[in-house]
Amino acid sequence: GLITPAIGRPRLPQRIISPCFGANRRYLTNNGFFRVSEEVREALNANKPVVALETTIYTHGFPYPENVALASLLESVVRVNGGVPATIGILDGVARVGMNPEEIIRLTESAGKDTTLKLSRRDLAHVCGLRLAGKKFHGGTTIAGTMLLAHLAGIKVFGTGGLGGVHRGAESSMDISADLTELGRTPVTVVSSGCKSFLDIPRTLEYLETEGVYVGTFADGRKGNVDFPAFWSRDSGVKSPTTIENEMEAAAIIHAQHSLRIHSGLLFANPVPEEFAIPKETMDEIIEEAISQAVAAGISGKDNTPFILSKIKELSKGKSIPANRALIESNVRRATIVARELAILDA
Ligand code: PSU
Ligand code: MN
Repeated sequence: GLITPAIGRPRLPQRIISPCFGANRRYLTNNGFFRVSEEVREALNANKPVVALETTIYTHGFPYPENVALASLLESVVRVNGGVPATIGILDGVARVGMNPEEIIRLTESAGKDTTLKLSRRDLAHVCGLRLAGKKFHGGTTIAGTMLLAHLAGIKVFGTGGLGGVHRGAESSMDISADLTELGRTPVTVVSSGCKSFLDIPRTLEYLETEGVYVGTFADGRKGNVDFPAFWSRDSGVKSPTTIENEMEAAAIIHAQHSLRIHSGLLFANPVPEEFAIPKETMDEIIEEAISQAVAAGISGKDNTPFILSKIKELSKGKSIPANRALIESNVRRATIVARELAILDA
Protein backbone atom coordinates (compact mmCIF):
# COMPACT_ATOMS: atom_id res chain seq x y z
CA GLY A 1 0.00 0.00 0.00
CA LEU A 2 0.99 3.63 0.07
CA ILE A 3 1.45 3.77 3.84
CA THR A 4 4.27 2.23 5.86
CA PRO A 5 2.27 1.14 8.93
CA ALA A 6 5.08 1.27 11.50
CA ILE A 7 5.60 5.00 11.20
CA GLY A 8 2.67 6.07 9.06
CA ARG A 9 4.99 7.67 6.57
CA PRO A 10 3.17 8.33 3.30
CA ARG A 11 5.00 6.87 0.30
CA LEU A 12 4.79 8.73 -2.95
CA PRO A 13 3.40 6.59 -5.76
CA GLN A 14 6.07 7.92 -8.06
CA ARG A 15 9.26 9.87 -7.55
CA ILE A 16 8.91 13.53 -8.40
CA ILE A 17 12.10 15.38 -7.61
CA SER A 18 12.84 18.90 -8.70
CA PRO A 19 15.61 19.39 -11.25
CA CYS A 20 17.34 21.57 -8.65
CA PHE A 21 17.93 18.36 -6.68
CA GLY A 22 17.31 15.50 -9.10
CA ALA A 23 19.60 13.57 -11.39
CA ASN A 24 19.69 16.44 -13.87
CA ARG A 25 21.13 18.91 -11.43
CA ARG A 26 24.85 19.42 -11.83
CA TYR A 27 26.53 20.45 -8.64
CA LEU A 28 29.55 22.66 -8.76
CA THR A 29 32.65 20.52 -9.02
CA ASN A 30 35.80 21.40 -7.14
CA ASN A 31 37.80 24.24 -8.62
CA GLY A 32 40.33 26.82 -7.49
CA PHE A 33 37.71 28.69 -5.46
CA PHE A 34 35.46 25.90 -4.21
CA ARG A 35 36.28 22.61 -2.51
CA VAL A 36 33.94 19.97 -1.11
CA SER A 37 35.64 17.51 1.25
CA GLU A 38 35.80 13.87 0.19
CA GLU A 39 33.71 12.77 3.15
CA VAL A 40 30.92 15.22 2.33
CA ARG A 41 31.01 14.45 -1.40
CA GLU A 42 30.79 10.71 -0.75
CA ALA A 43 27.95 11.18 1.74
CA LEU A 44 26.01 13.29 -0.77
CA ASN A 45 26.56 10.78 -3.55
CA ALA A 46 25.25 8.03 -1.25
CA ASN A 47 22.17 10.13 -0.24
CA LYS A 48 23.33 10.18 3.38
CA PRO A 49 21.99 12.98 5.61
CA VAL A 50 24.46 15.86 5.43
CA VAL A 51 24.02 18.91 7.68
CA ALA A 52 25.62 22.27 6.89
CA LEU A 53 27.10 24.33 9.75
CA GLU A 54 27.97 28.04 9.50
CA THR A 55 31.19 29.70 10.70
CA THR A 56 30.37 33.38 11.37
CA ILE A 57 29.36 32.23 14.85
CA TYR A 58 32.98 31.07 15.28
CA THR A 59 34.79 34.00 13.66
CA HIS A 60 32.49 36.82 14.86
CA GLY A 61 30.53 35.30 17.75
CA PHE A 62 32.51 33.13 20.14
CA PRO A 63 36.20 33.84 20.93
CA TYR A 64 38.98 31.25 20.58
CA PRO A 65 39.13 28.60 22.07
CA GLU A 66 35.39 28.54 22.96
CA ASN A 67 34.64 28.67 19.26
CA VAL A 68 36.69 25.57 18.43
CA ALA A 69 35.02 23.71 21.31
CA LEU A 70 31.60 24.68 19.96
CA ALA A 71 32.60 23.71 16.41
CA SER A 72 33.66 20.23 17.44
CA LEU A 73 30.61 19.83 19.71
CA LEU A 74 28.27 20.63 16.81
CA GLU A 75 30.08 18.27 14.44
CA SER A 76 29.71 15.46 16.99
CA VAL A 77 26.02 16.28 17.55
CA VAL A 78 25.51 15.66 13.83
CA ARG A 79 27.50 12.43 13.90
CA VAL A 80 25.88 10.87 16.99
CA ASN A 81 22.50 11.52 15.42
CA GLY A 82 23.47 9.68 12.25
CA GLY A 83 24.47 12.52 9.96
CA VAL A 84 27.59 13.86 8.27
CA PRO A 85 28.58 17.44 9.24
CA ALA A 86 29.70 19.95 6.65
CA THR A 87 31.29 22.95 8.34
CA ILE A 88 31.38 25.71 5.71
CA GLY A 89 33.69 28.72 5.51
CA ILE A 90 36.59 30.28 3.62
CA LEU A 91 40.23 29.34 4.20
CA ASP A 92 42.91 31.26 2.28
CA GLY A 93 40.39 32.44 -0.30
CA VAL A 94 38.97 29.00 -1.01
CA ALA A 95 35.34 28.21 -0.13
CA ARG A 96 35.32 24.99 1.85
CA VAL A 97 32.32 22.70 2.26
CA GLY A 98 33.35 20.21 4.94
CA MET A 99 36.50 20.93 6.95
CA ASN A 100 38.69 18.53 8.87
CA PRO A 101 39.63 19.27 12.52
CA GLU A 102 42.92 20.97 11.55
CA GLU A 103 41.11 23.23 9.10
CA ILE A 104 38.47 24.12 11.69
CA ILE A 105 41.23 25.05 14.15
CA ARG A 106 42.97 27.21 11.52
CA LEU A 107 39.75 29.14 10.92
CA THR A 108 38.61 29.43 14.54
CA GLU A 109 42.00 30.54 15.86
CA SER A 110 42.06 33.31 13.27
CA ALA A 111 38.92 34.87 14.83
CA GLY A 112 39.42 38.55 15.55
CA LYS A 113 42.22 39.08 12.97
CA ASP A 114 41.53 41.74 10.39
CA THR A 115 42.16 39.25 7.56
CA THR A 116 39.35 37.05 8.92
CA LEU A 117 36.13 38.43 7.55
CA LYS A 118 32.40 38.01 7.99
CA LEU A 119 31.17 36.78 4.62
CA SER A 120 27.70 37.03 3.19
CA ARG A 121 26.63 36.50 -0.45
CA ARG A 122 28.08 39.79 -1.68
CA ASP A 123 31.54 39.12 -0.16
CA LEU A 124 32.41 35.67 -1.49
CA ALA A 125 33.79 36.66 -4.91
CA HIS A 126 35.90 39.41 -3.32
CA VAL A 127 37.82 37.10 -1.00
CA CYS A 128 38.11 34.26 -3.51
CA GLY A 129 39.05 36.50 -6.42
CA LEU A 130 41.73 38.41 -4.55
CA ARG A 131 43.53 35.16 -3.82
CA LEU A 132 44.68 35.46 -7.45
CA ALA A 133 46.25 38.82 -6.51
CA GLY A 134 48.16 37.15 -3.65
CA LYS A 135 45.83 38.45 -0.91
CA LYS A 136 44.76 35.70 1.44
CA PHE A 137 41.68 36.00 3.60
CA HIS A 138 39.90 33.61 5.89
CA GLY A 139 36.22 34.07 6.53
CA GLY A 140 33.27 32.88 8.52
CA THR A 141 30.21 32.53 6.33
CA THR A 142 26.90 33.96 7.55
CA ILE A 143 23.68 32.05 7.15
CA ALA A 144 23.30 33.59 3.69
CA GLY A 145 26.88 32.73 2.66
CA THR A 146 26.61 29.23 4.11
CA MET A 147 23.28 28.50 2.38
CA LEU A 148 24.69 29.58 -0.97
CA LEU A 149 27.76 27.34 -0.67
CA ALA A 150 25.74 24.45 0.77
CA HIS A 151 23.43 24.56 -2.23
CA LEU A 152 26.33 24.64 -4.69
CA ALA A 153 27.48 21.37 -3.10
CA GLY A 154 23.98 19.82 -3.07
CA ILE A 155 23.33 20.05 0.69
CA LYS A 156 19.69 20.56 1.61
CA VAL A 157 19.64 21.06 5.40
CA PHE A 158 21.48 23.50 7.65
CA GLY A 159 21.36 23.88 11.44
CA THR A 160 22.35 27.09 13.24
CA GLY A 161 21.55 29.45 16.12
CA GLY A 162 19.83 32.71 15.22
CA LEU A 163 18.77 34.06 11.84
CA GLY A 164 19.61 37.61 10.75
CA GLY A 165 16.56 39.78 10.13
CA VAL A 166 15.01 43.20 9.69
CA HIS A 167 16.68 45.53 12.18
CA ARG A 168 14.65 47.88 14.32
CA GLY A 169 14.52 51.21 12.54
CA ALA A 170 15.07 49.53 9.15
CA GLU A 171 12.38 51.83 7.72
CA SER A 172 15.11 54.48 7.66
CA SER A 173 18.43 52.54 7.86
CA MET A 174 17.31 49.81 5.38
CA ASP A 175 19.37 47.35 7.43
CA ILE A 176 17.85 44.02 6.45
CA SER A 177 20.00 40.90 6.67
CA ALA A 178 20.88 39.18 3.41
CA ASP A 179 19.88 35.97 5.23
CA LEU A 180 16.27 36.84 4.35
CA THR A 181 16.80 37.39 0.64
CA GLU A 182 18.99 34.26 0.52
CA LEU A 183 16.11 32.24 1.96
CA GLY A 184 14.01 33.70 -0.86
CA ARG A 185 16.34 32.54 -3.60
CA THR A 186 18.18 29.40 -2.44
CA PRO A 187 16.47 26.04 -1.79
CA VAL A 188 18.15 25.18 1.50
CA THR A 189 16.31 24.46 4.76
CA VAL A 190 17.49 26.34 7.84
CA VAL A 191 16.74 25.20 11.40
CA SER A 192 17.24 28.06 13.89
CA SER A 193 15.77 29.35 17.16
CA GLY A 194 13.95 32.06 15.27
CA CYS A 195 15.80 35.34 15.64
CA LYS A 196 16.90 37.54 18.49
CA SER A 197 14.51 40.24 19.57
CA PHE A 198 17.06 43.01 19.04
CA LEU A 199 15.63 42.62 15.54
CA ASP A 200 12.14 43.67 14.50
CA ILE A 201 10.46 40.26 14.57
CA PRO A 202 7.07 41.24 13.03
CA ARG A 203 8.81 42.95 10.10
CA THR A 204 11.24 40.03 9.73
CA LEU A 205 8.27 37.68 9.28
CA GLU A 206 6.63 40.11 6.84
CA TYR A 207 9.82 40.25 4.80
CA LEU A 208 10.10 36.45 4.74
CA GLU A 209 6.53 36.28 3.49
CA THR A 210 7.35 38.75 0.70
CA GLU A 211 10.37 36.62 -0.22
CA GLY A 212 8.12 33.55 -0.38
CA VAL A 213 9.89 31.75 2.45
CA TYR A 214 8.09 28.94 4.27
CA VAL A 215 8.23 29.46 8.05
CA GLY A 216 7.19 26.68 10.45
CA THR A 217 7.76 26.40 14.19
CA PHE A 218 8.06 23.12 16.10
CA ALA A 219 5.18 22.81 18.61
CA ASP A 220 7.43 21.01 21.09
CA GLY A 221 4.51 19.67 23.09
CA ARG A 222 2.46 22.87 22.98
CA LYS A 223 -1.12 23.00 21.67
CA GLY A 224 -2.47 25.21 18.91
CA ASN A 225 -0.57 27.90 17.00
CA VAL A 226 2.69 28.75 18.73
CA ASP A 227 4.85 31.88 18.69
CA PHE A 228 7.80 32.29 16.38
CA PRO A 229 10.58 31.97 18.99
CA ALA A 230 12.92 34.79 20.02
CA PHE A 231 16.18 32.87 20.51
CA TRP A 232 16.58 32.76 24.35
CA SER A 233 12.82 32.96 24.84
CA ARG A 234 10.30 30.44 23.54
CA ASP A 235 7.76 33.21 22.96
CA SER A 236 8.07 36.49 21.07
CA GLY A 237 4.49 37.74 21.17
CA VAL A 238 4.33 37.08 17.41
CA LYS A 239 2.58 33.97 16.08
CA SER A 240 4.45 31.68 13.74
CA PRO A 241 2.83 31.50 10.27
CA THR A 242 2.56 27.70 10.72
CA THR A 243 3.14 25.14 13.45
CA ILE A 244 4.46 21.59 12.96
CA GLU A 245 4.68 18.57 15.23
CA ASN A 246 7.95 16.86 14.42
CA GLU A 247 10.90 16.28 12.07
CA MET A 248 8.93 13.88 9.88
CA GLU A 249 6.45 16.66 9.08
CA ALA A 250 9.32 19.05 8.39
CA ALA A 251 10.89 16.60 5.95
CA ALA A 252 7.56 16.02 4.21
CA ILE A 253 7.16 19.78 3.70
CA ILE A 254 10.69 20.09 2.28
CA HIS A 255 10.12 17.11 0.01
CA ALA A 256 6.84 18.62 -1.24
CA GLN A 257 8.49 22.01 -1.82
CA HIS A 258 11.25 20.42 -3.94
CA SER A 259 8.78 18.21 -5.80
CA LEU A 260 6.65 21.28 -6.57
CA ARG A 261 9.80 22.96 -7.90
CA ILE A 262 9.44 25.91 -5.54
CA HIS A 263 12.96 27.21 -5.58
CA SER A 264 13.00 29.17 -2.30
CA GLY A 265 14.40 28.16 1.08
CA LEU A 266 12.52 27.01 4.15
CA LEU A 267 12.88 28.12 7.75
CA PHE A 268 12.06 25.85 10.67
CA ALA A 269 12.11 27.53 14.05
CA ASN A 270 12.96 25.40 17.06
CA PRO A 271 12.24 26.98 20.46
CA VAL A 272 15.08 26.94 23.01
CA PRO A 273 14.83 23.90 25.35
CA GLU A 274 12.51 24.91 28.21
CA GLU A 275 15.07 24.41 31.00
CA PHE A 276 17.44 26.94 29.33
CA ALA A 277 14.86 29.56 28.34
CA ILE A 278 15.39 33.10 29.67
CA PRO A 279 12.22 35.15 30.35
CA LYS A 280 11.42 37.67 27.63
CA GLU A 281 11.34 40.59 30.14
CA THR A 282 14.89 39.83 31.34
CA MET A 283 16.27 39.85 27.81
CA ASP A 284 14.21 42.90 26.72
CA GLU A 285 16.03 45.16 29.19
CA ILE A 286 19.49 43.94 28.12
CA ILE A 287 18.60 44.28 24.45
CA GLU A 288 17.33 47.85 24.84
CA GLU A 289 20.65 48.80 26.41
CA ALA A 290 22.71 46.99 23.73
CA ILE A 291 20.83 48.75 20.93
CA SER A 292 21.23 52.19 22.47
CA GLN A 293 24.98 51.59 22.85
CA ALA A 294 25.18 50.60 19.15
CA VAL A 295 23.33 53.79 18.17
CA ALA A 296 25.56 55.91 20.45
CA ALA A 297 28.71 54.32 18.97
CA GLY A 298 27.44 54.98 15.43
CA ILE A 299 27.70 51.32 14.42
CA SER A 300 26.13 50.39 11.08
CA GLY A 301 26.24 47.92 8.19
CA LYS A 302 27.82 44.52 8.64
CA ASP A 303 29.27 45.51 12.03
CA ASN A 304 25.82 46.05 13.52
CA THR A 305 24.86 42.44 14.30
CA PRO A 306 28.27 41.41 15.79
CA PHE A 307 28.42 44.62 17.88
CA ILE A 308 24.96 44.15 19.37
CA LEU A 309 25.60 40.45 20.00
CA SER A 310 28.82 41.19 21.90
CA LYS A 311 27.10 43.90 23.98
CA ILE A 312 24.30 41.49 24.88
CA LYS A 313 26.87 38.95 25.98
CA GLU A 314 28.66 41.56 28.09
CA LEU A 315 25.47 42.95 29.67
CA SER A 316 24.08 39.52 30.52
CA LYS A 317 27.47 38.76 32.12
CA GLY A 318 27.73 35.48 30.26
CA LYS A 319 24.39 34.22 31.63
CA SER A 320 23.10 33.86 28.10
CA ILE A 321 25.97 31.56 27.05
CA PRO A 322 24.66 28.21 28.38
CA ALA A 323 21.28 28.96 26.77
CA ASN A 324 23.04 29.88 23.56
CA ARG A 325 25.00 26.63 23.47
CA ALA A 326 21.97 24.50 24.40
CA LEU A 327 19.79 25.96 21.70
CA ILE A 328 22.36 25.62 18.92
CA GLU A 329 22.90 22.02 19.94
CA SER A 330 19.17 21.39 19.93
CA ASN A 331 18.80 23.01 16.48
CA VAL A 332 21.65 20.98 15.01
CA ARG A 333 20.18 17.76 16.43
CA ARG A 334 16.80 18.59 14.92
CA ALA A 335 18.40 19.53 11.59
CA THR A 336 20.13 16.14 11.53
CA ILE A 337 16.88 14.26 12.18
CA VAL A 338 15.14 16.34 9.49
CA ALA A 339 17.97 15.49 7.06
CA ARG A 340 17.60 11.80 7.92
CA GLU A 341 13.84 11.84 7.32
CA LEU A 342 14.36 13.77 4.10
CA ALA A 343 16.92 11.25 2.84
CA ILE A 344 14.25 8.53 3.25
CA LEU A 345 11.62 10.52 1.32
CA ASP A 346 14.11 11.49 -1.41
CA ALA A 347 15.44 7.93 -1.83
N1 PSU B 1 22.20 36.39 14.86
C1 PSU B 1 22.51 35.69 15.97
N2 PSU B 1 23.71 35.06 16.02
C2 PSU B 1 24.60 35.10 14.97
C3 PSU B 1 24.24 35.85 13.81
C4 PSU B 1 23.02 36.47 13.80
O1 PSU B 1 21.72 35.64 16.90
O2 PSU B 1 25.69 34.53 15.06
C5 PSU B 1 25.18 35.86 12.63
C6 PSU B 1 24.76 34.77 11.61
O3 PSU B 1 25.91 34.28 10.94
C7 PSU B 1 23.88 35.54 10.65
C8 PSU B 1 24.60 36.89 10.61
O4 PSU B 1 23.78 34.95 9.38
O5 PSU B 1 25.04 37.10 11.94
C9 PSU B 1 23.71 38.00 10.13
O6 PSU B 1 24.44 39.19 10.01
P1 PSU B 1 23.80 40.43 9.23
O7 PSU B 1 22.68 40.92 10.11
O8 PSU B 1 24.91 41.42 9.07
O9 PSU B 1 23.31 39.91 7.90
MN1 MN C 1 22.93 44.28 7.98
